[in-house]
Amino acid sequence: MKWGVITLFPAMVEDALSHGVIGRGLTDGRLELVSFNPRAHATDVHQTVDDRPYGGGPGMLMKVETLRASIAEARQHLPAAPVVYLSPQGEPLTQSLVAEIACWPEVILLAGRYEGVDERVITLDIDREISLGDFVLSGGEPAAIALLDAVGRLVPGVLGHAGSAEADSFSDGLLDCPHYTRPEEIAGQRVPDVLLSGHHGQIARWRRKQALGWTWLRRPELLERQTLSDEDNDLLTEFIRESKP
Ligand code: 4GN
Repeated sequence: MKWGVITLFPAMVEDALSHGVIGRGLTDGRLELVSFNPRAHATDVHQTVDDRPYGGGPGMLMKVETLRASIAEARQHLPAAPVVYLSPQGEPLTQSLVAEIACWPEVILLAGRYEGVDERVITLDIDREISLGDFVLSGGEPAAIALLDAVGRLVPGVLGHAGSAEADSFSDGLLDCPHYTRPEEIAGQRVPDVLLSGHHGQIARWRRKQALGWTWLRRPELLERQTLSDEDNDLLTEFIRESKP
């Protein structure tokens, strides 16, 4: 999958995505990242990339000419790519939207800075506006990095066989179950016996029950969105019964 990122801080995005499985995906060619810097299109001696908002007030906006030239340059390199603007006003990102984007051959992300971009640039040049959640960052780069990380790990071959995207939290709409590694006891806290039993059927059943139970405890609204199988209902009932004093 080919990624374009429009950013005033290309090194921030390139460095962040150069590690771990995403870094490997980029070096082995399953993923491709090209950054586009609006500053490359600045024409004045100060290399200006910001401009003042009509109506006044504090803060600046991204300068329209340099931003639009950078978007046009990105589109030339990635002609099939929808252009996505990351902002708190966007459509909420979910694992299902992540999976949808992972099927696209190309995407261009616009990482905004300052107080944002002129609304007409959004109307004219932006295909989707996406939000990672109800919080504000000083720039869109951390959001772009997070979105590309989530998308990149779903591109075939990027996760080794060690990590399967199907086993993920949220791929089935539930939180993940708890995990344990050595030692068997830490400060009096033991690994649940079933995980030491070698009984794969019982282990799978325990993990499913924990996933259902923790989702019920921490994110009950996720359960209200699904219809559970009779077996899942029995597991959750068991978890709830055992969680009561
Ligand atoms: C995205 C961008 C939060 C998100 C952002 C989010 C940069 N903050 N919740 N900040 O996904 C003004 C310029 C705000 C762009 C934007």
